[in-house]
Amino acid sequence: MDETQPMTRRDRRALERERASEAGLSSHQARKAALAREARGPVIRKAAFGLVVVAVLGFGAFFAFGDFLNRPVASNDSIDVQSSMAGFTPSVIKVTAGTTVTLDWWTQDAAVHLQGGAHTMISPELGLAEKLPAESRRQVIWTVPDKPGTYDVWCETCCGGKDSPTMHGKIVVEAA
Ligand SMILES: [Cu+2]
Repeated sequence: MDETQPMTRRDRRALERERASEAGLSSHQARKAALAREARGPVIRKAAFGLVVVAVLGFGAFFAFGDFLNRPVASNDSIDVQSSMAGFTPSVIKVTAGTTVTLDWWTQDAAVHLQGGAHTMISPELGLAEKLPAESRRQVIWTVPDKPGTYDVWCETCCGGKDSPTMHGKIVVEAA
C-alpha cells in the first residue's frame, strides 16, 4: 500500500481485519474495536475543548482576583494605600495631627501606563511629594502636620494628573 495516499474506508477495514487476525480476534470483534477507535475521536475533541475552557476560566480568575492574591498585608500601625488607574484606595485617608504614620503604599500598575514609570503622591500642604515605581510597594514614613483639616492629595504622573478628579484623594487630619 502506498503510505502517502490517504487510506480508503475499505483499506482501513482490511487493515483492521489484518491486525485483528494477528491478535486472534474474530472479524466481529475487530469491527467493534474499530468502532471504538472511531468513537474516541469526538471524546478526545471534547476533552481538549474542556481543557481550553478550564484554561480560559483559570486565566480570567487569575486576572480578576490577582489583586487580592498579591495584595500586601499591612501591619497594624501602618495605613494600606493602593495607587491604581482608579485613584487612591482608600480615597479618604484619616490621620491624627502631629503623629508619625507609615503609609504602606503599593501598586500593581505596569510602567508603560505611568509617566516616568511611577505613581506619585503629592500634597504640598502636607509635605508629601513621594514617588512609587511601577509594580512595587514601599513604606512612606510621614509626620502629619499639626493643623487639622481636609487636604487634597493627588498623583501627577497618570490619568490627567492633578486636574483629573480620579487621581485625587483626601487626607483628613484629625485633632490629636
Ligand atoms: Cu498615578
